[in-house]
Amino acid sequence: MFRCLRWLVSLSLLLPGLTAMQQLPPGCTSLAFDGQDDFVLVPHDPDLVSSTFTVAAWMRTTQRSGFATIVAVGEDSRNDVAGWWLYVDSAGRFGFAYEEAPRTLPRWLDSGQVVADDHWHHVGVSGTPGSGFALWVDGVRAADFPTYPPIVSSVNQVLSIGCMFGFDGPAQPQPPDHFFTGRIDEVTYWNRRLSAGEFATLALGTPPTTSPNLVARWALDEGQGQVVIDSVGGRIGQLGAQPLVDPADPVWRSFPVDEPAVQQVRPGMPANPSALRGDPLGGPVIGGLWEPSVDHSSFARDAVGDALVVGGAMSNLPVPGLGTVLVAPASSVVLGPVVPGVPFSVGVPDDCALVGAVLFAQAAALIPGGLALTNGLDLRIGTP
Ligand SMILES: [Ca+2]
Ligand SMILES: [Ca+2]
Ligand SMILES: [Ca+2]
Repeated sequence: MFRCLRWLVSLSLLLPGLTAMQQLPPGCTSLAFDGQDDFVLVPHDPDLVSSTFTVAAWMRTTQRSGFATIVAVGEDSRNDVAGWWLYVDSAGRFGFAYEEAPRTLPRWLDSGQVVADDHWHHVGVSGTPGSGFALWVDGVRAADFPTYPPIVSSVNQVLSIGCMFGFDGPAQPQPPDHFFTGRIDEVTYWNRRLSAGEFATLALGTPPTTSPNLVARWALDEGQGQVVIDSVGGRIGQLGAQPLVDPADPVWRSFPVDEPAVQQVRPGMPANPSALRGDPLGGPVIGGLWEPSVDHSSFARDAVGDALVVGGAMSNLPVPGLGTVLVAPASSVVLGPVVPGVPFSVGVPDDCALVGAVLFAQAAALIPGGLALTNGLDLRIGTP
């Protein structure tokens, strides 16, 4: 119990240094859209049509047909002007469209970046009058359109996720169209431009909870039910066409299905004895116990104790007389010691932010007069 408590504290200290095999949105759940009729609808709010703005979202799709809407404020039912539209085009590239005046053709801004590869991507657009637009993919500035005029702020269309309302002008009623196939998460809106550093941080999966000028954020972490709530402004979005369950509801999905736990042996160069044995029940999972042990049958038979080192960065540093250090000391915490041969009992916090994170572990046997190092284990935290 004491060791578990100690681990909980230590792991939270490690969090800033964690790396992920594939970047994921923060939080536990996202919404899956069927590409047929699914959408989320948020009532119109003029604060979501600012001429100086950033809008961003996480998305994952394989769709390469039509113009798959990630999030949009479509064409106005009153003055025939479209707001803004983030989409994936028929070549699988991320793009942005808008109109700057009534009865003009939309302006199509192509990021040039293919995102329809069944991996999560963070996409965003910033705009400012006089400075045009910048498109961002995975924290990198993908395209600039500095001479383009700004969007029109007087648009009164709803905000929609997973489809477009008002693609064809002001006639009413207008059915939703340009549906998205795949998953969407973390739809977020600011009334300022974000810096390169801010986009890079967001693309690492960092939640933007304290970001200045954040106007709206749908984290889509409700995980169930018919509404999604903007944690900044309280704007409530509805799943599908009806307040109750209906065919246009997207489906709640959790990340665990994509993120199995992994424990992978790394012997180092030169190789240490392969003595740190992973948990026979599997790799570390959120909310669970991970119980590796040191096998002394051919290694440090006279050990008087074992210690486990866990870190957020790997190492491969030969140390004469000791072995190869496989976890970067600066990123590490030491857990234990335990009686030789007794499994370490490591409690993993029930925190979805940990899913997909990669840790590095190595054990040391405490022998009379010193230490003996084991192999490393590279760990990806998954879910039960
Ligand atoms: Ca989410
Ligand atoms: Ca519904
Ligand atoms: Ca449907």
